[in-house]
Amino acid sequence: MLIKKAADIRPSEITSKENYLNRRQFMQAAAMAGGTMVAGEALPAIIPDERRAKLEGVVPSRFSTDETTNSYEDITTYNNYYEFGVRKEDPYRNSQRFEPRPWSIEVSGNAEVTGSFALEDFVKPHTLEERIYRLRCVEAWSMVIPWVGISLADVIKKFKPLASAKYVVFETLLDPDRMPGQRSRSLRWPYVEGLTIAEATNPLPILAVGVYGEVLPNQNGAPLRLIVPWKYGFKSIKGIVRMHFTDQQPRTSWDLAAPHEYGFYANVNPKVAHPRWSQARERRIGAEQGSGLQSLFAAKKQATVLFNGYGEHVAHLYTGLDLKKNY
Ligand SMILES: Nc1nc2c(c(=O)[nH]1)N[C@H]1C(S)=C(S)[C@@H](COP(=O)(O)O)O[C@H]1N2
Ligand SMILES: [Mo]
Repeated sequence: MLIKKAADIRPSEITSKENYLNRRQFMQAAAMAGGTMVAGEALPAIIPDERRAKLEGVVPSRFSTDETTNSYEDITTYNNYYEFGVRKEDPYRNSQRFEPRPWSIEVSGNAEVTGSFALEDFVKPHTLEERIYRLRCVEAWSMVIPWVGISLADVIKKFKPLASAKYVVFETLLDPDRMPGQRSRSLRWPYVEGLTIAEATNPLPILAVGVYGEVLPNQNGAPLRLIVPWKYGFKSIKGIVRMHFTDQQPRTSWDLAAPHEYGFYANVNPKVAHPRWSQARERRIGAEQGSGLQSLFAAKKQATVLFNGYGEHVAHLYTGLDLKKNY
């Protein structure tokens, strides 16, 4: 389908507000019905600078789960972000003064288009989608989070990776003055993560810029972080400043820290135990809230699902791969 870019549209074609609203409703309906997304060219993704600013032009996604979402408080106060400390409450406490602007992303390696891009230019060509995804941490807890983001596959297309680009590697900002956790050697800095090109161009991963319809809070990885819903949470790297195309499988931060515990693939897998604990069950954060008997039962763990429940979309990526060896 040919889609007009904003610059190609003559003033005579600019429609009334009423038509515009109808068009938006149509696009939202199309998105919910799993139709082709046509919003991208019409609604450039603008990421406001102010904290908790509302994101405009967000369309729903057919990939969203309908499970109950965690509260904004759960999502923003119980975090893993070692750049701001190793305890769950540290990222919330220690990231408040962090300024995620100005921000740029460097694209490098085996691609036709490379260079340094201001955050605004990097996200602008894309559609903002709400994707309600389960996040399953390797520490055996989980949450359901209404992310707002742009399709990683669409982003990658823009940079035209070469045939030799077998992997995409992501890096977090390295700045111990602004990220106090980097003054400790809890991990090797900068934080590094990666995906195969097939994983990265699957429709599921997004680069998130928001949560609950608002700009991403610092503790969740502002201004730009990856979300890979079928993998353990540590793959979803925060505070991204670099995207690199390469033919080499990268050593990732957790793999470097504990190679026997964390592998490159990190697919959620109830049958492959972490060396120090089982992955068969998980605790939904916040589920213990409530009262009396109900909360007693709710606090029980639930079964973990292979690929975090996203198998229909991603299982084909791993045919022939021994998931016990390639954890
Ligand atoms: N740069 C960076 N990204 C990171 C981490 C980190 O320590 N540093 N922790 C990861 C882990 S272990 C998890 S579970 C998720 C948590 O994301 P959330 O705090 O937004 O829920 O972020 C991941 N991304
Ligand atoms: Mo995690």
